[in-house]
Amino acid sequence: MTSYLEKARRSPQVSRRGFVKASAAATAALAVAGLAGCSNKVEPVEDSAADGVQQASLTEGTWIPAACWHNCGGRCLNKVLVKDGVVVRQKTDDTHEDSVEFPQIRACLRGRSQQQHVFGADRIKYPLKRKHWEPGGGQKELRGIDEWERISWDEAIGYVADELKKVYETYGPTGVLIAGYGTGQNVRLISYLGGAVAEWDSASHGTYLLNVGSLGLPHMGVGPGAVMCTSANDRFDLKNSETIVLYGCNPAWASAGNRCKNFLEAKEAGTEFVYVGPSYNPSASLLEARWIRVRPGTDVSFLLAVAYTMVTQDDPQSNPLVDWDFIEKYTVGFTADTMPEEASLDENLHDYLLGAYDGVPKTPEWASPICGTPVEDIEWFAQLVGKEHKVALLHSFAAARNKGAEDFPQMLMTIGALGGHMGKSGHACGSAFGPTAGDGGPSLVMPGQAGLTPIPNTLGYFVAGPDTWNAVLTGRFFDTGHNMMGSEQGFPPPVEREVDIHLICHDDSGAALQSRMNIPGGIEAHRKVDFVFTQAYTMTTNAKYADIILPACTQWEKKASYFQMIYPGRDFEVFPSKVVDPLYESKSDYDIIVAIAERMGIDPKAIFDFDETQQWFNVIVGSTVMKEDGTGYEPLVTVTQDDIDEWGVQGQPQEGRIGIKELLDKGIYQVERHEGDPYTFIAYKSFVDDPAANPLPSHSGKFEIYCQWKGDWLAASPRGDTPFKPYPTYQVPIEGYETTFDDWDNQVKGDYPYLFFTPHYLRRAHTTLDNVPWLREAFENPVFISAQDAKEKGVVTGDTVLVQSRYGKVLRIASVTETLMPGVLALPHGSWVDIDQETGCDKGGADNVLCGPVTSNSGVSGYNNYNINFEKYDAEQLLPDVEWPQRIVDAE
Ligand SMILES: Nc1nc2c(c(=O)[nH]1)N[C@H]1C(S)=C(S)[C@@H](COP(=O)(O)OP(=O)(O)OC[C@H]3O[C@@H](n4cnc5c(=O)[nH]c(N)nc54)[C@H](O)[C@@H]3O)O[C@H]1N2
Ligand SMILES: Nc1nc2c(c(=O)[nH]1)N[C@H]1C(S)=C(S)[C@@H](COP(=O)(O)OP(=O)(O)OC[C@H]3O[C@@H](n4cnc5c(=O)[nH]c(N)nc54)[C@H](O)[C@@H]3O)O[C@H]1N2
Ligand code: SF4
Ligand SMILES: [Mo]
Repeated sequence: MTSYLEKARRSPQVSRRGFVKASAAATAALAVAGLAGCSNKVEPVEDSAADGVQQASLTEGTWIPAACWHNCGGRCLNKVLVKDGVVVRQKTDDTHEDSVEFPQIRACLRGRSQQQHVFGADRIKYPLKRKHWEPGGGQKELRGIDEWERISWDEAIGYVADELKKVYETYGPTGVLIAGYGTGQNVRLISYLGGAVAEWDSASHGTYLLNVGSLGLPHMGVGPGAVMCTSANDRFDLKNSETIVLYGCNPAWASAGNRCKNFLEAKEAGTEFVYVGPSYNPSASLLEARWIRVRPGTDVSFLLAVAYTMVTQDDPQSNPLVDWDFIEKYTVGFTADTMPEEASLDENLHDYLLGAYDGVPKTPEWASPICGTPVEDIEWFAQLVGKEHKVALLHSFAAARNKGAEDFPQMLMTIGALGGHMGKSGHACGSAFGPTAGDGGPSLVMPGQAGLTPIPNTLGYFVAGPDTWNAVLTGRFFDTGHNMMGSEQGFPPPVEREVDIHLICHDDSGAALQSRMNIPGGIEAHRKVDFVFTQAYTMTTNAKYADIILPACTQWEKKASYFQMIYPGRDFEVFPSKVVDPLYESKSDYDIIVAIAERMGIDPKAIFDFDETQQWFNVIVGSTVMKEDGTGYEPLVTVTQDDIDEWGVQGQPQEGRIGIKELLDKGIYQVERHEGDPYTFIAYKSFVDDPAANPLPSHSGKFEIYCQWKGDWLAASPRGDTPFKPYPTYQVPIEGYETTFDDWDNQVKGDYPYLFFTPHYLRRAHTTLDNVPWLREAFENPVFISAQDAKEKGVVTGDTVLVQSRYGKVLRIASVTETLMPGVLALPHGSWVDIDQETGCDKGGADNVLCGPVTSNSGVSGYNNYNINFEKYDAEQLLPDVEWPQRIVDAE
């Protein structure tokens, strides 16, 4: 196998120089002229013909569609050229000409650097055991800093099987934590064994995970079968808006590939852009948006003042701002006249705005000191979103990922309703999250399901992400059920649970010790238990703090890539193929789990009814495509008996649009769109056309500006005691802007006088790909500081700074910018933690070292409004992390 790798490294891959050059060009083009390389010509995408490599050798071989399976908001087409079993080149979508109707699904630079991920020198090559681990835990305090020993698969599987057996026999399922979102495959084994304490986390959606169906909003989720982002119109409608408000969205980073093109097309057609948030981010810059500054976590105060202004300045003749017909017909609870029957409180938002209950009118002058938005900007925004303007209010979930943001979804919906911006072309108030990037509507191509029999986790103990590590450390947590989006059944009465966790099994699709808040507590929790095991490709943080690491192969090495079928874009679905055999001694997750089951004396069929090939086949043949008249779905793939025989699987021949071989050769199926075609989607149109026949999912069937369920549920929460009401109100968050002050009334700042947020970063998909040297070189990993704050602290770009919160401290190199509100710093999400044992300081700059285990009533992971302080750090100058040694384990 080593010789394979040597061969691969000698091969004319994308050169480092070529890659970095391409990334610099792409970034520049993004900022100046639009997305890089969006010409209409089909040209083979020459990632690099640089460094004198002969063209001929770059075109021989077979192009294979290769998975890009990360949780990044994209699913782009990547292809690799395989010659003599070695990947020699990579390219992206050149299956057809690029056009507005039929855009190429082009990869970003992360996708194009994938070969360094798969063939990296830092792959875990064989099973590893922590040197000072022994049954019972050994020297537990050495987790994360111990040496590694190479062991055989037989030993590794034996240790895992024995420890699982012992812990289940001694402590039962409450002795086990399955850390992660529960989407991995080893969850099936754990569930079979009796289940385990499992996590849920509001992660992506923030407070939009709070049963927004009760407000009248659709399910905001993603994934197979989910109706994706149906709260906003489809991409052809973007240009019908006079103005698009990007509310805390950053598609240029977070909807990578070339999805930002949707917005550029609208801009070219004359639509104006406004950006609302704490940073003038690359999307705002690309779209030349007007910047409305709002401090992280203070959006409800801003929007209350917008609503106040709309109501108080509304004049049906001279300045019609509020669409009273819309309010009356399609909403409940804005005024005393429109209260829902079930209302238990004789209060409404309209009168709250005017100060009827607390004596405080929610004027722009009231809001401005909280949200930091100039009064004239609040007033301007209120005019902009008035009923006479064609406005699309498009949000991601960043503003909802805050402590105390429970009322944000309802408040933004209220602004949309006041302006009457739902159900009409050119108007919208909904999500433009991740892959949607302004292309709302049900998916046109849907992947099938693997078809495995579900194995429920019968223990039924669910811990919220912010509480996870404390549950391990204290043995107690509040269980409020698995907060299922859009389902009231997902919120049973809270129960306080007692657990005694002795084993942590990392879900094989998550990076829990990095992505969950409170990494310092997570490390302590890992050092408390008897046994930690994980599957991993590289020395991730989960792996670093484990006792046994089982080397998993990547999706390029798997027979089947069905696990990557999440986040489908609207028009297409990608179907990758296996590229090479598993590298070194790595195995697929499926094979690993089967081996553990067998060692435990369990028939693997009890865990997986059938093998990976059958699962992948089921996904492919179960895929559906929207019928050409837009009335439901039909099978996508034609399957013959010959195909079934060739695959060696169970199945039935069927008629679809494309043969299975042709589909897999292409690697993608995409629906060509045309203006006005039957796939045209205007969110809420059927409801607005006939509300009685097409009610919303709320109790009243309308948008609930007063929602009794919401008020009751938040009031019953054992997690926070913030007095949220059924209608949106401004509440001081448990940690947020106000807590940067020691004395708010006299505006005296405290020990942590700055706010910080954690943007999803272009260099990586959360933590994934953060180890890739090309990406480290192309995108540095600084802490962004506003010019004014930096000046006050005597910090310049390139200085090493110490950033501290109440929960932890990190070092980073400063990048000083004019694009942040003063008082707000930005630390990119997902950097690999690297604790300095002497100082306890994280040199890696991991966001969740600073984000502590704090949550508000809904249990939200409120990443974006923590308090920090920072200072120039003179004890040490950090090197750019591209110059750090890779985490290569050589335990031969
Ligand atoms: N502070 C802060 N924290 C955040 C956020 C934030 O904004 N700020 N964002 C949150 C959000 S929105 C999200 S979605 C989460 C993401 O949190 P995670 O999903 O935990 O993060 P990823 O880095 O995507 O982790 C995926 C891991 O699974 C591995 N993996 C992927 N596929 C496979 C596979 O098939 N087999 C095996 N064995 N391993 C696999 C990858 O290598 C990687 O280590 O982070 C959350 N955490
Ligand atoms: N490159 C890359 N792309 C990704 C990911 C990744 O890790 N890397 N992760 C994917 C996933 S799982 C997710 S959930 C999405 C996340 O996608 P987003 O939620 O859109 O991403 P963020 O970068 O967290 O936030 C976007 C912008 O919101 C603004 N913002 C932050 N806090 C607030 C606030 O309190 N109020 C307001 N008004 N604005 C605020 C900031 O200016 C920031 O630039 O990205 C997806 N795409
Ligand atoms: S956006 Fe995501 S799926 Fe697309 S190429 Fe980049 S990393 Fe891969
Ligand atoms: Mo996410």
